Amino acid sequence: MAIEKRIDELLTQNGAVAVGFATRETLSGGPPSADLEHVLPGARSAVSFALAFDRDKIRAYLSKRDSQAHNSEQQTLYTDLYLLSEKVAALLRENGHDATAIIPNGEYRMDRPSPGYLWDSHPPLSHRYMAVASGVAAFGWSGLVGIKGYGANILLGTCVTTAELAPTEPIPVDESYCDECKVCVEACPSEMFEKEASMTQSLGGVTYEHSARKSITRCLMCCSGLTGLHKSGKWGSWSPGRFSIPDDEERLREEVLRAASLSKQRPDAPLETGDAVTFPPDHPFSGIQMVATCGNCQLVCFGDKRETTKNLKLLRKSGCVVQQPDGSLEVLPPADAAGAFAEMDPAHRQKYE
Ligand code: B12
Ligand code: SF4
Ligand code: SF4
Repeated sequence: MAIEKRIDELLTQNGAVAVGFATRETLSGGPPSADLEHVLPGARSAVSFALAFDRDKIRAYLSKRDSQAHNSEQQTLYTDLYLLSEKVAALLRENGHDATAIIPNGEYRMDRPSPGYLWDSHPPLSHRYMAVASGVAAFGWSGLVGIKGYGANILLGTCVTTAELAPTEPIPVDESYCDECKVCVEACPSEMFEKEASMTQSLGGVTYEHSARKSITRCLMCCSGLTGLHKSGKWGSWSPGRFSIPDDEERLREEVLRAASLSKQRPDAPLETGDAVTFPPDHPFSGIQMVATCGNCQLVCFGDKRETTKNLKLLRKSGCVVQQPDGSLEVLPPADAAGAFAEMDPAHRQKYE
């Protein structure tokens, strides 16, 4: 049996909803994080695959009924992505090729000292580019990639190898899961996305377009859990943070550092989010629980306008989160949350604003 078929079987039998193969040719002309040789000298191909989130857990999370089930699934999927990439690498090695599993998240090029590399957030290799070039998924307006029937609600895994694998076709641009409903823009508490302005990138001679970002630092501040309240004060993420998000990039970076320092003093929230992530032992995420507080741009997008719009309504009516000194998180209607926040002991309150 061809090695491509064996890899496809291994991954689909373990829950992958799509599998594909990208090569140096189908990635040619891409940005630096499309360069396979940056992660493995002599690399010729990448195996890309996707695992999908459960929709009931997403709806419980968006409507702020329960964050634990979705968070628990995040830990499981990230661990599975990594371990499955390792299995693919082992199969390729057994067949005489060199191969390396790419860590699914949290790895950056340390081109600049901290925190500079975080402002760039350049990964050693971009899973999204691998997924797009291999036809596993297509770009949507949010810049996330997705699949018809799943929307943007997939996470990506990659294994890079010196084997010359037969490439699979990219999804044609006009067959993307994205209908440009722009609900992802409306669902972002940090207002990271432009609604009209776009940016493009090329891979293998094909040009892809998605929203321009005002600044990825906006998301960095929000999806890291430092803050979460939309500037309207009427809805937000699962973060109890109420820091403002300045438009000026310099001020924004200062605010991220200030919020990061204050948030270290917050009490721990009680967590039952399942097993910790299993990445290589020296990885900063290994053995810790990755607690998602946002991800709204991804989670609202079911790739079906009616369902996606319903998700936005759930989110916008979900209330706001405050954290008590004992660490517990309370979800309250917006005005009640603002009142409870105003009445907090100032020493506790200053950790959130
Ligand atoms: C860094 C990062 C972030 C950063 C920056 C995101 C970004 N837009 O690049 C932040 C913190 C904001 C972020 C947020 C989120 N992320 Co994130 N993140 C990553 C990570 C580590 C790399 C992203 C990436 O590919 N950047 C490269 C390209 C795509 O970025 P770009 O800005 O368009 O690149 C331009 C330039 O910078 C330049 N360029 C590109 N690469 C390089 C390299 C160098 C050296 C240079 C000089 C230039 C350059 O070329 C481009 C055109 O100009 C990946 C994991 C991985 N290793 O792939 C996960 C990943 C993209 N994240 C993911 C998710 C789910 C999220 C969130 C939903 C948060 C959450 N709850 O999980 C949000 C969604 C935000 C959004 N809509 O984009 C998933 C996406 C899955 C999907 N369906 O698409 C990934 C793939 C993780 C995974 N394994 O599944 N993320
Ligand atoms: S929410 Fe709408 S516009 Fe945004 S990526 Fe999904 S389908 Fe596209
Ligand atoms: S993860 Fe949250 S803050 Fe980040 S871009 Fe998506 S919606 Fe906005």
